[in-house]
Amino acid sequence: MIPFNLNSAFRGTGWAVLHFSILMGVFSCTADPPTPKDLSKEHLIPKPVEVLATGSSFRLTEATGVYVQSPPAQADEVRQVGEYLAGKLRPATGFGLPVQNVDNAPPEGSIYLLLSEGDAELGEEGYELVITEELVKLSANAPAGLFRGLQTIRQLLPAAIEKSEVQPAPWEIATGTIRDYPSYAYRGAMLDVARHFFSVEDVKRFIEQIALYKLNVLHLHLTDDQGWRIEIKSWPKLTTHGGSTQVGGGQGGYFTQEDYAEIVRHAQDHYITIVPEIDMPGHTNAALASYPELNCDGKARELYTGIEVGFSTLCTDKEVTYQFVDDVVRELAALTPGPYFHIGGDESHVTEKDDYIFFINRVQDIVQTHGKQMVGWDEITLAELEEGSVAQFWANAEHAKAAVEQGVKVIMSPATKTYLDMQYDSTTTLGLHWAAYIEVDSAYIWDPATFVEGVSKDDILGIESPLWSETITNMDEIEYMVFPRLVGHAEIGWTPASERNWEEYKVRLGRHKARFEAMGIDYYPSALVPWAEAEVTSAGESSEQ
Ligand code: TNX
Repeated sequence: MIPFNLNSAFRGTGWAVLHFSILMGVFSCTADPPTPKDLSKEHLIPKPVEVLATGSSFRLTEATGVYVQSPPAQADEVRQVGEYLAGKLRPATGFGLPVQNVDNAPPEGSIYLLLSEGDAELGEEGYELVITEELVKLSANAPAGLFRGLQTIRQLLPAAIEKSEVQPAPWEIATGTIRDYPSYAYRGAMLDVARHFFSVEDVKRFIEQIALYKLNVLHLHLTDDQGWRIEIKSWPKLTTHGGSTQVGGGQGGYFTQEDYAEIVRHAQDHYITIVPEIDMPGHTNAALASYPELNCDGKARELYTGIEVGFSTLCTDKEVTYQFVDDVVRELAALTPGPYFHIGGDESHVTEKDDYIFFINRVQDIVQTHGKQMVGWDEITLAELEEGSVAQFWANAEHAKAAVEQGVKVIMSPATKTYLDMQYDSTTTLGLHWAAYIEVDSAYIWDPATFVEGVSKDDILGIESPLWSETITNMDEIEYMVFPRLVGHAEIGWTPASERNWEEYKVRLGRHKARFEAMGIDYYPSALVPWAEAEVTSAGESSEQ
C-alpha cells in the first residue's frame, strides 16, 4: 500500500503545517516511518554490550548488495551466512540483494560481512557492526559471530522487514558502532516433544524464532513416560509402540532418524546446538511398555497418557538395561554433532538411591564412550560426576552446590523463573503452576550468578528455559507460553547483569510487538508491558508499518 501523503495536500501555509503535525500525531499510520538517527535508542534485544551513535542513517535500496569476505577455508560458510541475511531481507524489501565475494571494500550502499580473526574480546559469537551512511559493515572472528550480528541488523530495520510480502520503503538504519558478545556461552531453550509430539516443521519454526534472540542451544526432551519420540533402529518398538500415544491419548508420533538429522541441520544453519535428552532411569514408562525385559519383573507396562511423574524406572541391576542404554546413546550420539548428551535423571522416585547412583555412574561412562559430555537434571549430582559433565539446576539448591563442589559446570533453569510451562497468572488457561506463576517481569528480574548461594558466574555454563508440554498441544500454544518470557531469558544469557533493568527493558520489549505480529507469533500480551501500538523508531516519533 502506498501511504497517502498528507504533507503534499497541505503544503504551503503555516496553518497547514501546524495542523499537519497534529494530524500526523493522531493518524500516524499514514506516514513513512521517520528516519532512525540515534543508534543508542534502538530497541534491541538482547541489549548490546556497547553502542556508539553517530547521528545519521544508512538506506537499503534496490542497488544494495551483500558482500562477503573471509579466508578461503571459510568462504562457503560465510557466503551462506550472507545468503541467510539476504534471504531474511528480500521478501519485505522486494530487493534482489545479490550475495557476492569481494577482496577489498565493497561499493557504497552495501552490506559487508567480513571474517577476520584477532579481536579477542569478541570471542566465537561476538561481532562488531559499524554503520555509516555509505556502508553496513559486520565483522566477527567466526561465522557464528556474523550470524549473531545479522540478527542485530534485522532488529535495526523497521519491524515490517519480518513480513513475508513486499512492504513500502524506506529501509533505514541509524549509524554508529555496536560491539557485542555474550555473557554466557550456553543460552538455550528446551522443548518437550514427549508429553505432546510436535512436527519437524514446528521444531524448525521454533529454531528460527529463538535464533532471532541469539540463543544457541535447543534441548529436545525426546522421551518420557507418555512417549518415545526418536527412532532407535536396534530397538524399533520404542517408537512403533512407545511413540504411539501422548498425554490425553492422542496419536503421538516420533522423529525418524532422518527427521532428527533434518532438525540438526536446520539448527546448524542457525548456529544452534541440539542437545538430545533421553530421560532415565525414571520417566521411562514408554520404553518399559515397549520392552518387557527392561522391567525388573519382566512384564511390560501399559502405555500411559496421564501427567503424573515419578512412577517408572528402568531395572538398574539387569545387564540388558545397560545394553539398551548403550544402543540408544550410540545411535543418537552418532546423529548429534554437538558435544552434549542429556540423560535426564530427574524425579526417579521409585529407584533406590544406591541403585540410582550406580546407574548414573554407569551411564556417564557410556555417554563418554560415545564421545559426549553427560548433562543431567540436578539430581545427578548425587552420583560421582566427572570432568566435563554438566548439572542442570531446576529446583534443588543443594544439588547445584554439590555440582560446584564436584567441579562441574551448572546450567541454570530455576523452575520459578525459567519454566515456560508455568502460568503467567491465575487467569492463564494453559500450563501448570506448581513452581510459581511467572509474569513477564518475574521471568526477567533475576540473575543466574546470584540465584543460588555458592554458585557464581564462573560455575555457570549458561541458562536454559524448558517448555514442558503436558498442557501444550500445538505451535500457537508453544508461542503463547514462550513469548515474551524467553525473550527476557535471552537477554539474561547475553547482556551483562549491570546493563539489565526491568523498567528500561519493558519499553524495549513493548516495541517488539510489531515484530511478533509481522512474524505471526502468538504471544501473551502482558499488562505489565507498555506494548507499542505502532513502531517507534529512534527518531522518537510514532509510525505504523
Ligand atoms: C518437572 S523439571 C519435571 C517434568 C515436568 C515438569 C512440569 C523436571 C526435571 N521434571 O517432568 O514436565 O515438572 O512443570
